[in-house]
Amino acid sequence: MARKVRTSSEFRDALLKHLTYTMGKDPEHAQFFDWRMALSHAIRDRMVDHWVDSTRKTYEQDGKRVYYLSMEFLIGRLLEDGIVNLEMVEEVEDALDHFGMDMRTILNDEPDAALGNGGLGRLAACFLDSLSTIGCPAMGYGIRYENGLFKQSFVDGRQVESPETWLQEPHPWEFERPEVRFTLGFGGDVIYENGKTLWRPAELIQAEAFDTPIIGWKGKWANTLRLWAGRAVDPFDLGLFNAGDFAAAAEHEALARTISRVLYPEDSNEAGKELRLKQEFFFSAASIRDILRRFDSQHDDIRLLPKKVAIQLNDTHPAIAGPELLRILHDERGLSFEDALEIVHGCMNYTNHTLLPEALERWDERLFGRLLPRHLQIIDRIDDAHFKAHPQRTLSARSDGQVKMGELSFIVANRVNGVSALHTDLMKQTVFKELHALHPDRIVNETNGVTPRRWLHNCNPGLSRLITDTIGDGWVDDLEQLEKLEPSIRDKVWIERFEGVKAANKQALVSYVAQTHGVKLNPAAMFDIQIKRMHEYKRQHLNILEAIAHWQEIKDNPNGDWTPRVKIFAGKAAQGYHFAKDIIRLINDVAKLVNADHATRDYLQVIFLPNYNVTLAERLIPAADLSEQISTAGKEASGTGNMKFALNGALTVGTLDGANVEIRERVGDDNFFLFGMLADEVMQRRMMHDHAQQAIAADPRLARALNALRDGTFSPEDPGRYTHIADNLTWSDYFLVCSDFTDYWRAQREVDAAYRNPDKWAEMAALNVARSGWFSSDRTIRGYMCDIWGAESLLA
Ligand code: 8GP
Repeated sequence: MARKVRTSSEFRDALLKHLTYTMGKDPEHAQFFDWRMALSHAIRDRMVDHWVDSTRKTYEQDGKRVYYLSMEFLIGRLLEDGIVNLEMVEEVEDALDHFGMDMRTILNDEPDAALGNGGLGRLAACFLDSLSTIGCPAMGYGIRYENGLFKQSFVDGRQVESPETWLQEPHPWEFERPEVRFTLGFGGDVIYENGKTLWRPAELIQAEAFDTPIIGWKGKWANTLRLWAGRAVDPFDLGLFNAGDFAAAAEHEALARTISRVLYPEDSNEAGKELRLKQEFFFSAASIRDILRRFDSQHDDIRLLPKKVAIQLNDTHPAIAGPELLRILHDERGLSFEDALEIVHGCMNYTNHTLLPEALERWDERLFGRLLPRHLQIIDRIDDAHFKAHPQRTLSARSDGQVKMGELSFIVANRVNGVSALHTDLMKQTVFKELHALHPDRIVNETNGVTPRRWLHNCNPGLSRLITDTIGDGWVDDLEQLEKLEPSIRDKVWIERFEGVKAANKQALVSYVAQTHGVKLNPAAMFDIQIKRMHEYKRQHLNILEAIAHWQEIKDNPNGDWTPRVKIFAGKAAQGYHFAKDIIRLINDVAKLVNADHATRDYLQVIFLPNYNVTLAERLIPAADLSEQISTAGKEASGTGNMKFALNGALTVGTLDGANVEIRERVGDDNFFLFGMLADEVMQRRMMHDHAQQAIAADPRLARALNALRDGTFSPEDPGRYTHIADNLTWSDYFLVCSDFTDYWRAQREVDAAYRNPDKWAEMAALNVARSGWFSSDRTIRGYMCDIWGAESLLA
């Protein structure tokens, strides 16, 4: 697969050809959109050769294939990734320059593909990149949502959601595969015929495949992301149309499309729940059929399946894939239940991403049985078989009137993994305690990672250049080479360059914020950033309370020797999560008051940037000095933002939670600002009924900050607006904001002191970069390949 060297004029021709024949425009009249589409098509063409080669090789070698089933793929923009991975940056710049176009402007025209909510979806996207870079034959399976994660804007500081419409304009990366369609069913009956049990679904729907090539580093390998779209079996009822009922005539199509219309809806009502379960079955069942079809095209003996196929369930959302595969093997292909179960067990693995009880999926068995009657029976048989083998078991997949997807996934899976060392230990001690005792070898740990291509090389070109100048470019797909930077960190000239990169990144962010939001940030201040989904366990309210207390202290002594800070927040709250939305509003209200305060604004600025997404993260992370990773210990399964920040030379202020533990171990205690209770201390503390009141009584700063929430300081027009937040923290405080406040305050003052010594700070930041190489998702994927899948790279 030798890389063909193409001259830039060759690429220029390709670009012009697509502008003319794909977009139907001449350069004179083309808009940015037309140029972006032409460029994307020209880049996609270059991917296809590699893609076809990789697919051919995969068939020839007939090794084990990995299938990553995920309800979410938060991929973000694709054009720059493609250009960089194909090593075409200069060619593209030259070609665009020839037509008087600027590459950056064109790249910025691309909308984010936001087919995910947060961590789990972004992890899936990093994994796709790493699988291709490593050359592991793999396929991602998910849903082609027409509307991805909602757009967030603020009205009077409040979050307002609007639909995300990325597919309204053509998506240049995908190939529609109308010939790859599967008909799937819901509801209906289970019948018994000639000694066989068969499911006769009542409602039918089709899944149609759309493929996106995922090109790895230097174009050596490309895998496929296959997303399913809902289609009607019988799209249009001509009879109804002729009878004049136009709406009813198209109803089938409309109903079928709702299944892939939105990234999962809120599940607070029955209708919503039903749609979500349907989505889960829809994409899982279509993927299983596709996997079997591919397997059958090469093999006659179904017993070989576990040798050729590894299926990874990204959380429990695709858990129904297990019973569905079992149903096909047993009901349709006639294997005994035991043999079918053994095959399924040999193929399936499950990743758990959260211990929060409310996020562990459970379905009412009546709803489940109504939609998937045969699967409910199969789940009972799985339970029976498990009970037969382990009569002492205490947990089952179906109990208390519910179908428990976590237990089901555990019982069916060959390997179950957590996403950081601490999280894996806690899984063993808490949610899966009993099952772990029965299957002590089943749980393994695979600490998360992030792709260094997107999260360092592409998003931080200045740092990338400095690193490559220092140690060569081998680090991009072998990130642990970053340790070779360590000797340079003692070199004054090098450190100055390193500081220069950070200063330039901050300046770029300052310009962006000024342009897009009209706020002028102080580039000399420390950039302190917390970006992630809004959730009480992530404790954005701890951060803002500390900011309030700090502001009060500066006001008391405006001539003090303060370390200037800019506090930056971004993140979306689930539509129905009112408390999280109130925290957003509070932060916006605090920002309004504090930023206008002449006495303090040289020392403290606060800003909440709207519509957090992958692209915004790519702007913020390279500009960060301080990374806020302040979840209640035991609650954040891993975190991956924490890794991105460290890799880009931000210091962390954090608790010993999730992967923070491993980050601190690697970067060194001296280069990490630790605070807060440990996971077991959290559990102890919660048993004290008055933990919050005790903490408030012991810390006058905390008491005063809470008072400011109560007395309407931040909402004079509506003084009671934040009373409930203060009350919640005083009287319940499940996430122990108050109990950790004092130590957080102490850590933040240490941060202030450290920042006042720029050389020392830069050294600590650079050590974070040099020691974060282990957090590459390439390392994580190699771990899955070896410990879970038994898959091998097909790259020589
Ligand atoms: C997240 C975890 O919260 C985060 O700590 C971890 O880094 C990430 O997964 C990747 O492992 N969990 C989720 O995103 C999650 O549970 N999402 C729910 C929508 C199901």
